[in-house]
Amino acid sequence: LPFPVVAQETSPSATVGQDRMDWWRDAKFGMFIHWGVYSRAGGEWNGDTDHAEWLQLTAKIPLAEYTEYARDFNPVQFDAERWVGIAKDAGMKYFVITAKHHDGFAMYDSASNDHNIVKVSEFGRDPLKELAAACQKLGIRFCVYYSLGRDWEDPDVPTGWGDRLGWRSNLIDFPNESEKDFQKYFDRKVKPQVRELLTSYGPIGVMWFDTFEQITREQSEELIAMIRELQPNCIINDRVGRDLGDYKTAEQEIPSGASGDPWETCMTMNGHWGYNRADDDWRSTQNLLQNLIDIVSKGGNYLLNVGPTGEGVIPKPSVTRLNEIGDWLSVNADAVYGCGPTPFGEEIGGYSETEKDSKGRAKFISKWQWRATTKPGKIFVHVFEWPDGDLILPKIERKVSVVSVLSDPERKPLTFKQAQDEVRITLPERKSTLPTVLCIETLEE
Ligand code: FUL
Repeated sequence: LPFPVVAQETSPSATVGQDRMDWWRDAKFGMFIHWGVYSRAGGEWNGDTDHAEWLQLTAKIPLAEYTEYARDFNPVQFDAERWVGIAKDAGMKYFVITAKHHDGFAMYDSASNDHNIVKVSEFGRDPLKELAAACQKLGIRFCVYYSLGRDWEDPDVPTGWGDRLGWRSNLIDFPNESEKDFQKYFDRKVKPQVRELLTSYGPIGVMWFDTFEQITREQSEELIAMIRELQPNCIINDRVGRDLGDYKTAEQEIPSGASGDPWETCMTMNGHWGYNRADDDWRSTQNLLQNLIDIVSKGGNYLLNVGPTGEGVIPKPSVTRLNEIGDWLSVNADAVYGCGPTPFGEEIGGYSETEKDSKGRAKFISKWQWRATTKPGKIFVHVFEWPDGDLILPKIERKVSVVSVLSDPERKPLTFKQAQDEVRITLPERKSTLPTVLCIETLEE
């Protein structure tokens, strides 16, 4: 869901809006988890290996059969503290788990609807209870994803909606769509379940809604009012519908300019949200880190996804990458958390809406091979690619007093030259393929 982002002058920690956004603006980095009955299949059904969290629809599995399949869901290796620990060690500050995806199957003990892990599956435990407790213990914000407009269990949700939008044709038959009554589903399932989530799992950092095409403005507003009443500090994403909510979301892409309004990009580490055994097209640690920095330099947050297996294990390639990001962040934290966006305020690059890479994905176009973030009196320049010769930055308004490499324990000053319209910095020898952060200290005029 692309959205226009306007480049603008932004001071560090320019907090517009409510206090409830404060922690989220400083947090920058969160873990998204797509996990459900579908994870068991590892993306494979009848020899076709490209399924994931949409399994029920894409493999055309009738509800009764899917429910049978859910009975044997038994993720015996699930360990809430391990999952949250992986997020924490990666430097992530919040944790968003699929409480109910489009299959309509609640991954928690729902009192209002029996199509849930505790009532149906052999596992018999409530993973959300355990995860909420682990988050409390390890000091990470617990947040939940809830599929609002798609639910393949409820008889009153028109399922062919996506078809009508034209992005999935002839996938499955949708009989009697016109007789369905979304309001009935909204009253019977959505409202009670959202209430359960907000009353039984402690503080919810973000209610991360998804799919809102069929929601009316009244329904969105009613939901928001209920959340505000139950947990006034809970943040709501824009997929609550009708341009409401506290922040904007982008999916699998990064907008090209900086924005002072809160926004978040959610992204997969390979090509799927839910676990897909056959997908080994992993983004590199370097790419993931550059995305994080790019996003922070534009004033946004990065919600990075993992798809645990049906046994309850976060795949090894994800863990390796997250560990490496965590190592980098433990040294460079100052240049990420609590930072404001780039002071250079221009179009600095992003995913193109028209150009595609060799795999058909939106192509990343970059104007500069570095990104900048800010704190009062400091500009952090994250160098992605080493230039031939000096690094040349555009004009810096304030007088630069000292430049050093943030990860250098001695913080040895680098040679630089500040002219009227540029700053030239002599870089030291390159030590890593991961971004190197320069800390530019500036003086009050
Ligand atoms: C989309 C969903 O359809 C995907 O399955 C995934 O959850 C993504 C984050 O949002 O709208």
